[in-house]
Amino acid sequence: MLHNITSYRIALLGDPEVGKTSLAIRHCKGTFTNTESFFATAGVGDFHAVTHDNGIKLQIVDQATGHKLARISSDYQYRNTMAYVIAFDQSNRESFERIGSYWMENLNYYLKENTPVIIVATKSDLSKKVVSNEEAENLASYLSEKYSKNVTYFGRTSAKNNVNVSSLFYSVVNSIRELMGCSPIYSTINQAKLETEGDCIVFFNKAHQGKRDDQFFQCFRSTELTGSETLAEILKHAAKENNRSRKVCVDLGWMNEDGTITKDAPQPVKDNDPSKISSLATYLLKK
Ligand SMILES: Nc1nc2c(ncn2[C@@H]2O[C@H](COP(=O)(O)OP(=O)(O)O)[C@@H](O)[C@H]2O)c(=O)[nH]1
Ligand SMILES: [Mg+2]
Repeated sequence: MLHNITSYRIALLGDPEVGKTSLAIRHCKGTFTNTESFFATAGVGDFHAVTHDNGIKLQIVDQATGHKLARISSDYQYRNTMAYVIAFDQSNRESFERIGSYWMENLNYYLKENTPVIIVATKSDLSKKVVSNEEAENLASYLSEKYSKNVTYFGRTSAKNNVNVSSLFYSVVNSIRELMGCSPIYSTINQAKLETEGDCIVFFNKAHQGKRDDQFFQCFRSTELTGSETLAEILKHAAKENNRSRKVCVDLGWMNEDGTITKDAPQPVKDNDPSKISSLATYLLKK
């Protein structure tokens, strides 16, 4: 099994103006330009690239304006594409219908059986919504069956308001990882949204299970955790020594390599900051 894959190439497809370039730029650069569409995407196709904090590299092939799908087979940009994202604008019905009538039909020709194809709605900030989530989900199942391919619907995103953009790309990467038998990775950006101690424990245990299943991490010490620990106990354990719990907390963006809490950790993690707990025993006594 390939456990050390850290570089991913995916391609963005969809009608002109649906917001493909904006999605890629939002994820890779963290910005959004409202004024004009990116006609600069005039060549064969652009690359956008980002390396996440966890070392995962993502290359996004952005389809050029007027790009003919027939070139996917020959364009060097599209070689080794591990997943395709087909975007439609939720305020433009035609861009949705063209997924079935044009994009999928043409892409199918080059697509390997398992390669993930993820349909995504853009511009969720607009109040005009002419395609429901249910309809998009139905389209995905219909196309999966029709072509015997791995087509799913992700949901709505907004590059403008930065809604669900990083989770879209993490979800795409995780679909690829799943095929390879690799455990999922998590966006550190989303950790800030964990609001309760319970959320944090669930998230930690999920990531921990992933690491435990991943042979690559067998070199890390066993953690003595049973899965029923409180957040304070988890953090205390992670801070104590360089073990697998710490590795997970670092990957989640909760902890620095030296075992101290990072400034971007979710509030419940900060509240249980192990550096503020003199010892686990006294902490538990206080509870
Ligand atoms: N309201 C809104 N407009 C967007 C969003 N994403 C892109 N746009 C606008 O849609 C137009 C086309 O965007 P672009 O990224 O160039 O689309 P592409 O042709 O698919 O690459 C531009 O005017 C963008 O400013 C979004 O999330 N919300
Ligand atoms: Mg573009």
